[in-house]
Amino acid sequence: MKPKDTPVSEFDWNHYFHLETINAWLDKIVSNHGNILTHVTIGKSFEGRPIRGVKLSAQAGNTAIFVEGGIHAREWISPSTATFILDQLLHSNDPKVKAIATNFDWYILPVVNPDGYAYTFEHDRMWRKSVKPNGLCRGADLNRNFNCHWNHTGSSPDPCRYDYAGSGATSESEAEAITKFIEENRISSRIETYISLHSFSQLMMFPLGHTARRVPNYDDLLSIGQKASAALKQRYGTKYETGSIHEIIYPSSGGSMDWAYSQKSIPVAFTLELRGPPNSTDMFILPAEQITPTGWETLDAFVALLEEARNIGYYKDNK
Ligand code: 0X9
Ligand code: ZN
Repeated sequence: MKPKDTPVSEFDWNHYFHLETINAWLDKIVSNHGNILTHVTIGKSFEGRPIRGVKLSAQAGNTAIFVEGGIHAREWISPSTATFILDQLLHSNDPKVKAIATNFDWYILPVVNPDGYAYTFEHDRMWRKSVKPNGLCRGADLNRNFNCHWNHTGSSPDPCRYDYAGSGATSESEAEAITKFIEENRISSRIETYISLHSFSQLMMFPLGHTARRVPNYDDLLSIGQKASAALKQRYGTKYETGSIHEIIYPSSGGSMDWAYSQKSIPVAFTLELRGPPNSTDMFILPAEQITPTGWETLDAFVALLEEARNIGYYKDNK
């Protein structure tokens, strides 16, 4: 990991970076690509940090993809992969990558839990939640705080637990900012795809988390997930499993993707658990040498995911 005062010219995908450097990199790419990139700030964290990202729009008439990174603070590969993909969308010469960069609008927010991310650099590398104090403990699991079967299953009412759901649905300003942004832009920007990046376990998961009941487009999402996993595996042999949250990881409720899918009718919704493997003993500590390979294989997965979704009939009215 690079020190906090690292100049933005040293930003790369061979190291992990402080929030300040990621933000400086966002500033840099927006100033270099002002014709297609704009800053997006959806709100402020509990400690007052802006929740930042960019919108990439290369042509009018696209449907949009929302990519949420870093909702869990310690999963550092998530923001790194979000910035890797964003960089490729801007600079790749691969025709398939250029096609998804042009034919979709992208909202990419690498660090939606900026307080938690900073906390993992300054206090506790294994911190997961936001940081707002609740009695003797602090922080809520932002991926349990959304208003979709809030606090029903696989989440805790105890503020000291890692999966604390918060004092109420959308009680945390970070979840509120995402909620508000999607509510305001879902229709006008035609956000048809929601991708949430986590680690670890190498899973490509789709709704729902709180029930084993299959969603109406289960077969579509399974097929999309399988195509995306197969594409991902081709590059380095990395194995992913696909299925609903409930069936392949564990029951949970109040997740952002489930909220986006069921409350805002975003039909193509995935949560990726990136590297390492399910039996990893390093868990959330992924060696920095793996940032770039993780980026490449995840980009392959994105290409295949969008291709298959389009083949099945989503994004029909796209250009
Ligand atoms: O528990 C989580 O939030 C995710 N796993 S992680 O190890 N990255 O914390 C699983 C996703 C659950 N998601 C939803 N219910 N949407
Ligand atoms: Zn996570």
